Amino acid sequence: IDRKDAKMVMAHLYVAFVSLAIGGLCGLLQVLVRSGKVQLPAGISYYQILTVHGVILALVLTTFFIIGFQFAAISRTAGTLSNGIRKTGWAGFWTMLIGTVLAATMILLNEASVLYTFYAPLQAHFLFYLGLTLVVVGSWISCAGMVAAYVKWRKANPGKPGPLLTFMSVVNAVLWFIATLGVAATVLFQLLPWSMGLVDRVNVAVSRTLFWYFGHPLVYFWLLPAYMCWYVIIPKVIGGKMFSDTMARLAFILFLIFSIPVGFHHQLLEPGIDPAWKFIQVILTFMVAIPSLMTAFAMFATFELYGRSQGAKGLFGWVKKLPWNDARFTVPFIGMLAFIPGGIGGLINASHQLNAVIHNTIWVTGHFHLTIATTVILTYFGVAYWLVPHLTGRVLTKKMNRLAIIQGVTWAVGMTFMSGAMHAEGLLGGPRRSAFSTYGDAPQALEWIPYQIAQAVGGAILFLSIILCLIIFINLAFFAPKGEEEFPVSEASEHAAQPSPVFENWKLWVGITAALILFAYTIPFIDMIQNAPPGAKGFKLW
Ligand code: HAS
Repeated sequence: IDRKDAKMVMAHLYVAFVSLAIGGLCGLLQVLVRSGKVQLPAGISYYQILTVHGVILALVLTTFFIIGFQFAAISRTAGTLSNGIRKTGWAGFWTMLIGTVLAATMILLNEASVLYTFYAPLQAHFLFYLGLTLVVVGSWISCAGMVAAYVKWRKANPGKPGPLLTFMSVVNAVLWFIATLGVAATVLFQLLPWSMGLVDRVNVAVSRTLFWYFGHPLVYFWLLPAYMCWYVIIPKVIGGKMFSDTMARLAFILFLIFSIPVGFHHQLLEPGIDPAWKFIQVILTFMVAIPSLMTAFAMFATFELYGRSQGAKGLFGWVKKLPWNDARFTVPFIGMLAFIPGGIGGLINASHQLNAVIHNTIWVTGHFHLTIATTVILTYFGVAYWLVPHLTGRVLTKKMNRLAIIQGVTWAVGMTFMSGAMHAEGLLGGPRRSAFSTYGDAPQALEWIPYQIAQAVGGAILFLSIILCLIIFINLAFFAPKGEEEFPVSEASEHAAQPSPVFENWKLWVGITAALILFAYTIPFIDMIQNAPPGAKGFKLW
């Protein structure tokens, strides 16, 4: 892609990989503390480290990577960004960066140890919320730039379907606009006035609900760029073709529609929400699993069609034909494999009765380390291994390719220990978000300790894998030999139909999304405001 676009994208990737270094170190400290063998020095609290880990990895790394990657995808498939759009990208970048620095400073000063799910009643310094507001506003500026690039392309190419990667980026940007309205509302109307001392109470149920209105689609905002890689990039990397462009577009539209009205599955055990509405949102949660099942189908189809085109025989002969020694394939593939148990775990979590068993246990931490911290992040790493040299005019050498495969494999080993032990400890009732404690040598708590040691072993292996990843990143950004690395984009298989123009009927999709959100949330919100405890009554959200 164009040099100027590449520079803007690289700026995002630098922030993402610095975040990986800081957040990864905090993760290592956490598992060590939880093993009971290590104590944090200088009065640093466990929750401070936990907040840095969650905010910097789950919110900062992801957002910077996604925005950078999506700009790259648009520049590659819809053409070089115009000066205006590139400037919008830079404006978004700097706004997000200033916000990140502000929020991070408050966390480091121990003024914002409120975890990455920063809803009430935990309270942070108002500058932390202001920082996060800037991150969100910056991301809006950038997403507006992406939509503008798409609109420009459509005007220049009337009647043609938008290029698939651009279309996918726009779906994710629209999803982000709608989802962040919830977090913006709780921050602007509740958390900021409350932390500035303008009001003394806020309605906690409303704060949590607005957060989870945002918090669940947030996970799909992370996932969709990984799916962009799986649908469009991986087929080209393996030497095959995309199974179906139409199916990919349909899956993305289904994510837009179903990923928002499902936040109650994080609140199944909370009071103040009528069980009927919880039930409705559980059904909608199962609907949002469908596009992932479609994606699994599409991936198997892509692999099998390619393998058979290379003469593979028997039911699984195609597995042998896949390019296992190419990190651009193998690293994201490990991510795909992890999504099989990760997705099954999600369906368990979403099943109302089973949620009672796992909620607030460290099982949930195990679940999201398989999903975001393996499926998604290994796909991002797999992308970075060709995107960074593509942007810096260098190449991924054989040596770095081998190191990248080792990085993916060590991640899989570390995560098997860590996430496996988290799942097992969760079923024994081990709490999440808790520093080491034997709870007065309670027998149940003593049972958890071996699993916590296993988590520390896994966490240490993961930290090694992060170091490998950083070495590769630095090599690709500054030291790898000059050359041209491909930005792989696949064509659709010749058997696939042309995508229908209906996918680009944005009024229809945004309209259905809005209708579903209003259906799923209006009455529960009215209930929460009407039934607010004394002092938090009436229209006032606080
Ligand atoms: Fe989740 C909690 C339900 C997916 C992340 N989730 C979390 C939290 C995070 C998170 C961060 O219902 C914690 C929030 C907090 O701090 O409290 N989750 C689901 C469901 C799905 C799901 C139903 N989660 C994700 C993804 C995440 C993520 C994706 C990040 C990216 N989750 C929950 C629930 C909770 C929850 C409850 C709350 C728990 C509680 O009580 O607190 C679904 O989207 C999953 C659908 C996925 C599938 C899998 C499809 C498989 C594929 C791989 C194919 C493999 C191939 C390779 C092709 C159905 C696509 C094979 C090839 C060979 C050759 C073998």
